[in-house]
Amino acid sequence: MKVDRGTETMIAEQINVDSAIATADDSQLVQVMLMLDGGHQCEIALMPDSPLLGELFQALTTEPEKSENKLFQIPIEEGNGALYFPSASLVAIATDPAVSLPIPEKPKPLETREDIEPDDPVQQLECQLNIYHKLEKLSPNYGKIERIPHVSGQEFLERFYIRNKPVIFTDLMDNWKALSLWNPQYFKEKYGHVTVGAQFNRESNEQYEWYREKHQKMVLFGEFVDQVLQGGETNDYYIGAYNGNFSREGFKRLLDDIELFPEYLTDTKDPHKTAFWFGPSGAITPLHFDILNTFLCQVYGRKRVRLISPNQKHLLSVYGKCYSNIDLENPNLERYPQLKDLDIMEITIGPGDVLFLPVGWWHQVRSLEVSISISYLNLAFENTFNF
Ligand SMILES: O=C(O)CCC(=O)C(=O)O
Repeated sequence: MKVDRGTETMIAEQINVDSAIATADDSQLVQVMLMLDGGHQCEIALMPDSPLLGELFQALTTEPEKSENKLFQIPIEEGNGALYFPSASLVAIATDPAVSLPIPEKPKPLETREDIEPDDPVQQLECQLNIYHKLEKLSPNYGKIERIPHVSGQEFLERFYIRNKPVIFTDLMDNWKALSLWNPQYFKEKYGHVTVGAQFNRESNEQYEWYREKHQKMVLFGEFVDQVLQGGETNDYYIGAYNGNFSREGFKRLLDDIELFPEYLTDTKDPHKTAFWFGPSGAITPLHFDILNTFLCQVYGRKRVRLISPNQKHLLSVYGKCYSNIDLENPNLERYPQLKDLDIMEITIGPGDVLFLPVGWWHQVRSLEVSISISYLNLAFENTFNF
């Protein structure tokens, strides 16, 4: 017999078999040959109903990643020595005579609500979201975002708003002067002297949107336009979320070039509820959701919008309530394996398109070209929600 001198150190539980070694009469004993990693073997005699035999078979049948690492101690040399081996190194057992193996218990069939509902309320909510998501996917139109001409306020409310369903309106901006006026050159000529808030150095920080105040600086609009026109594709600078520019004197006049949607919005232009977005091709607004319903109105250039239904929120590694660590352009499946189940909708909006972004819908937005957009937050229907 050889003794393995392996150096197993992760000992969770030691099984001392001294007392389990049979002392009964030889005719009842089972000869048990243990075969170990590396070709080592050890023979012991045990009673057929000995708990140790059960333990040994259990060590043999448990998948390595599920097994607790146990250390067996087998007396040898008539009790003067011992063979120690970790459960994971047991590769086979031979017995003489054969013994009947314990039959594993079958899992109970699911019968009662208690069986299927986990106790943890968070898990219960996740199960509920999974159900809603499975149901929404049954629709033949799942994943398609309609592009339609405008409808009455009541119809919008019933078909989209209360159903929390995104839609693109194709004609709502037809009367906007901005559609024909606004472009980088126009901004530079007419508003180049105005001071605006813009984000810079975003590439240095993965959570640039969460830490946006650190990235926000005041610059002359004309200088920013030059940077956008000369800098090519980049996500390093952007007049992005919460820039506050419509509240700044000099910039406010741009509000005259855009119009409200009387059926869907409150009837005065509110600089605090109107946002201005301008930046280079490659500017990215990372994955987040808004705590109220909004319209994203595309004035110049195209944007790609990736959307995820709120029913998949639990897959998104959320931080700061409404931000996600996931980059949908480059999903890290190793770090977030749950993303393999994620359903993403992808649309492109161009000049004149108005995307209704329902509250709670996750979105990540990339400018495909130099881009100018407006978003409206002043919807005429109930638009305050608790998060
Ligand atoms: O256009 C963008 O870059 C982002 C728009 C957005 O995220 C929003 O309106 O909530």
